Amino acid sequence: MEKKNCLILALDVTDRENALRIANEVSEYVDSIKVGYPLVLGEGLGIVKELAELAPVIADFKVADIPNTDRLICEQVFKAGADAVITHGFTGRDSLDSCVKVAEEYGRDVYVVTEMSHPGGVEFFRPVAETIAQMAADAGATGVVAPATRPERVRDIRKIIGNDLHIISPGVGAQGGSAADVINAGADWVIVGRSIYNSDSPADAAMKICNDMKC
Ligand code: O7E
Repeated sequence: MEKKNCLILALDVTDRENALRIANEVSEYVDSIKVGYPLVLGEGLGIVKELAELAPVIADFKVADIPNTDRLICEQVFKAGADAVITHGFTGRDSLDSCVKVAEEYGRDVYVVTEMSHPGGVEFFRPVAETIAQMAADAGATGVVAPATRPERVRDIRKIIGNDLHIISPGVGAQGGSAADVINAGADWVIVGRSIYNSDSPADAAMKICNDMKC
């Protein structure tokens, strides 16, 4: 993904009409659109192709299965037109390797979740976040997902992965994180959902976040 605005839209609406309206309104401010279960379960995987005409799509399925099932999921996601997939790392190196292999075959990207941004994200992820980050680097992933609600953890994870991997960071706005703080801590992109798609003017909200980050 090309870095222009350091902003990824989390498009967690459930209907096609709203999804396309919001994506059109904000496309000039976002480098990518993250699509996950809410929209794909609401409208089907075909929505990925429609959105990919506006911006590269990150398929957030937090893939977490055995290597063979992960391979099948990643193949479907890339065939549908997604530019990147998000996987979990706790399933182990062989599962992650399977996703990275498919991504390489298709020339696409893989991002691995390290520690999640919500309060419960510390319960199980905290003790293993650094290990997962190291595994993502060793496996040749494109980058990792780290919490904008805890910029200090983004700093810790940056130290582990160095500058070769990207950090994409959710938790800005509705979850309390600051876009500027987490970019300063070492994130490459922030992922923002509700603060943009629930706004009366999604374009103005996205523009304001871009201005705050001065990325
Ligand atoms: O809080 P919002 O509305 O700005 O949305 C944040 C989005 O990021 C939403 O799609 C949520 O599912 C996702 N997310 C987190 O909020 N926290 C995490 O730790 C991880 C994710 C996520 O998307 O993981 C893959 C990038």
